[in-house]
Amino acid sequence: MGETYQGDLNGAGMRIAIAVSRFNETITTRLLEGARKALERHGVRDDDVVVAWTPGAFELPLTARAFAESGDYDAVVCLGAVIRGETPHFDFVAGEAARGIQDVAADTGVPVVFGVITTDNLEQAVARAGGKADKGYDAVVTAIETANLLRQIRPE
Ligand code: INI
Repeated sequence: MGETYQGDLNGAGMRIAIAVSRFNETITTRLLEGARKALERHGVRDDDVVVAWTPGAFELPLTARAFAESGDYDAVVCLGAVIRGETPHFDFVAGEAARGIQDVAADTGVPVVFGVITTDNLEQAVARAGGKADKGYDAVVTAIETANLLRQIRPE
């Protein structure tokens, strides 16, 4: 058997960009708090983190692309909340955000993490943004692990 690659969760020295949407801000602010907690716990310095606020989740991919294409970041984390009860175009916003974020990662080779919660109602969103679960925290852990995994597979 050949190599087995696995990324660790040490974020020391990493530069991380976060794009977070202002739509459903009470939820996305909690996601950002969770993200910051994970960054601190995994050794990423506060000075090595930048945050950009977008109007909505639909604008996350374009913003993530600007960060990824700059070459300045080890990973980009996208945070947002799309709540079905509040929009007839839920599927477009959530679907395009997911596809767009994945496109940025595939096009640039930079890990771009989908920390966008998609729920039927506000209660479910609260539960995933620091209630029962913390998808902001999880998104950062995924970003660090993926960045470290890629460093192993393609050492600079
Ligand atoms: N944006 C969100 O981030 N979450 C939502 O639930 C949402 N709803 O309900 O419509 C939403 N819409 C705005 C969208 O992301 C864009 O900002 C807008 O369509 C302009 O491009």
